[in-house]
Amino acid sequence: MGAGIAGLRTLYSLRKAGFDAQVLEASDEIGGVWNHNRYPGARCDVESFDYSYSFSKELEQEWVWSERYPTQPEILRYLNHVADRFDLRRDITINARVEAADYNEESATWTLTLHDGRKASSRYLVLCLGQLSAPKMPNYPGQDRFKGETIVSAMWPRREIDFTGKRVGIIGTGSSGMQMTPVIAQIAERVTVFQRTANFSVPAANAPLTEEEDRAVKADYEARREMTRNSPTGLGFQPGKKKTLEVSDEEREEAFEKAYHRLGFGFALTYPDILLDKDANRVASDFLRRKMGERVEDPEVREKLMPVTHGFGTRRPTVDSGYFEAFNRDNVDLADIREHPIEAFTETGIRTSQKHYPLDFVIFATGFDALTGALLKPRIAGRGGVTLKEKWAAGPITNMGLGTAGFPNLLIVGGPGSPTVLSNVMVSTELQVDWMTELLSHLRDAGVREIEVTREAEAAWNRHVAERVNETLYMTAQSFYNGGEVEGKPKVFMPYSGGVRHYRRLLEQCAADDYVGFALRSTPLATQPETQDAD
Ligand code: N01
Repeated sequence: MGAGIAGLRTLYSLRKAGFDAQVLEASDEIGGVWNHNRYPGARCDVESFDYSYSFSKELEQEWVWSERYPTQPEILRYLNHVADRFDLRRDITINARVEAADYNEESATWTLTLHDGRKASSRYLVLCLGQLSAPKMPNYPGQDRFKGETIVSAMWPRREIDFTGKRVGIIGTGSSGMQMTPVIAQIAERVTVFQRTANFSVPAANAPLTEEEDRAVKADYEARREMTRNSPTGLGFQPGKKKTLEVSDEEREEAFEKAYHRLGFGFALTYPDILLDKDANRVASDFLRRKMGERVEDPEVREKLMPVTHGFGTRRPTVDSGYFEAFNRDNVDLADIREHPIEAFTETGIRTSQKHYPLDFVIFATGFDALTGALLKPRIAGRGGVTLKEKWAAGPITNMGLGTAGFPNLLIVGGPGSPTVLSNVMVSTELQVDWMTELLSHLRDAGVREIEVTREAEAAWNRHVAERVNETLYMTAQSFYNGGEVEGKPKVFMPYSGGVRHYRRLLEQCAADDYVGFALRSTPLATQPETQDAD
């Protein structure tokens, strides 16, 4: 399910391994989030060379990225090119929203029901639904009354939207809001940013890529790939060796400056303890607040833009292009809605507890029901008709993010329990998909018809995920990493914070140990004479 980055890669790999694989995509276009998030200024905050597939040397050599950080249109072009180049479309059905998936215990197969009643069935079901793909919308009083246009950043309309001479309100200051603000500010008559939580950001240092840079990377692309696979984040950066407070103030200032101007997210790895130790984190946060502040002229606005509710990196920071400078323009306002909350939408704008903002457009850049949102949208029913929603009522539980007990022959890419949003998803996706392809090939060769995560393995993995996060500062903030982004969502840390390199080793070890943690059965459990696990 899903023809985004993960779905395309899964289709390619499974087909190559000789499987009959079919992708069902809800939209009328492939590309996943890069199809839906078409807002002005949308771009990736991972470098192009690393935000690309590594499975084909030819593809790697042929494709030429134009900028260090690729824009949404360029990534979407790339994904379409991949689909054409490898003839993937013949096995993709678009306009096919899966509403239900039911496991048949006798035949060990899945039956899928689409939005229009069509059915499909398969031995295995691979969920490639994205980690940040179920958009979330506020519900303010009077929202329906607003006579201007309301747009959700993650469901951006395909038609041209002309902001010339318009008054635009942007709600949300995560990556999406921070990326679109400076771009829309150049066109609109007035932009008002409604900020609930100020966010940390590092400037993108974006630039067009030169032919020399392109040649240099392509001359030894594999070395770069290996570096990403062996890094904690999939970004190719290794953390510095010394700890933050072990060095002199001068040395630290110099190292921070260098990382700040060049590395984007890599800033977090200037020292290995920035996300582990609160004093180290405070020093890094202070540095960033100072740098962010230097970019804003008005002292009052500057103060409001400074993140104070959390430490750097404990919520997802942004890599921005001109966000703070946008507030130096005469046509950009900041509405601090923590201090003066939004009371209601009116026919002509938004009223906060302080004043009324007349608007022609309101943009909800309000984020996603992260990690589990898209997985729990369809009704996925496993053994005994128990749904995934029921099974995960207290929070997701998986073995290495790959599957969950009670849901045989179901595999998940990029889901909770894997490095997912804490990594360059291109790298973690490819690791998972290659591993799954080997797993499925092994099952085919061994005559296995049913595979299922064991209860013991998923309990142990959840403990491991919790132990690893307790070594970090991630739980000191409310974020979409730990269910803080949706009211009523279980407050558990969902991604695996042990790093891409370690996760890769664990995957390899699991395969080497005959897929320990998974029950492999040649006869489905339900049809075995004595219903007991035959691991
Ligand atoms: O969403 P977010 P995003 N009223 O959740 C605010 C990826 N991404 O779409 O923090 C008012 O970060 C919310 O405020 P608060 C990337 O992983 C990648 O921007 O809840 N405000 C917050 O400010 C990124 O991290 C790229 O107080 C409300 C904002 O909306 C992830 O997607 C580009 C509100 C949501 O921020 C999500 O980014 C874009 C309400 N009712 C996105 N509800 C790349 O470059 C929420 N907010 C790859």
